[in-house]
Amino acid sequence: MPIGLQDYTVEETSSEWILYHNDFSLCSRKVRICLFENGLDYVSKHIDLIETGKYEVASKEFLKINPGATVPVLLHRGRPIYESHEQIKYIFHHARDNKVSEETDIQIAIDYWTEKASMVGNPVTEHKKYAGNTIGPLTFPLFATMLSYVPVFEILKGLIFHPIRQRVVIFLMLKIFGINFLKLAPIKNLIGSSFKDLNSHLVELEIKLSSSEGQWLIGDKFTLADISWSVILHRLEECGWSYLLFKNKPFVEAYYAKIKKRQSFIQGIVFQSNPNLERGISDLKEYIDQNLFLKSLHKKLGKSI
Ligand SMILES: N[C@@H](CCC(=O)N[C@@H](CS)C(=O)NCC(=O)O)C(=O)O
Repeated sequence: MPIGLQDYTVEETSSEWILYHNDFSLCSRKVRICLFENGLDYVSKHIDLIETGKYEVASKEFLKINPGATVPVLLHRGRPIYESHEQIKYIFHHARDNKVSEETDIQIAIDYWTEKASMVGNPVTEHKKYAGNTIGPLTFPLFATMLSYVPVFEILKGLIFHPIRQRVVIFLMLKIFGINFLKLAPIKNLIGSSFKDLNSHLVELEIKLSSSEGQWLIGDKFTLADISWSVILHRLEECGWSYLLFKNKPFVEAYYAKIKKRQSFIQGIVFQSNPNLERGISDLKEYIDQNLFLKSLHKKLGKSI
């Protein structure tokens, strides 16, 4: 799939910005926060993922917008921009009259931390480079609880229409076996290694924050780096990992507490909840308290870092 702004339109429209997105999708949240931060109005088109009820990403209509069957897709005057890290950069440059950022130390640091938090390529690989790629496996328990509210035939439709069949098979397994699917050695190991790799990224984040001279990651401005990290920290909280991963990281904890008070976070995440997500989070909390396997997994991973 190509990335960034394309030179063709996928929709006849008079709207400057259209965002195809999903309430629960981490990458969509990142782009919503960025649009709010920059005060840009957009036409919102909500597209369901299987976790929120059905495979709308694999529908004939949406495949015309993105043949890759993923959200978010941002349209600028009808032209698609693919990949959320490209979309936020595009919004940022557009809001500053397309001025190219200078190669200052500050810009280099912003790019480094933004890239680190991005989700790039296959989300179950390259965890040492991209903290964003660890998030898929760490969300497996929440996928399982959300999918318990989705009829199995909706997932089966994905086997016919979805271009990334491997993802559909994983969701089907999560639907059929629920939390028990996580007991399979390759899945349990993938969650374990994602947890440890993400912890290393967070240790680096803690060190960076402890030496930051301003109130955000790179100084006093809330940058693309902060936007990219807010959605990761938030996902860890909703999946019940934050009490383990934020422990002994007072700067990360304080940073996330500050992010949660920011208007763009409230508009882009808190006001954009979803019934399946709320039920999934509440069920997962109970599982973490009561399910023997999840309890022991948390205990083991907590000790491993
Ligand atoms: N690297 C892409 C990742 C896009 C992506 O995987 N999006 C997920 C939601 S966060 C999705 O649309 N999944 C649809 C599916 O798996 O069926 C980006 O940053 O935009």
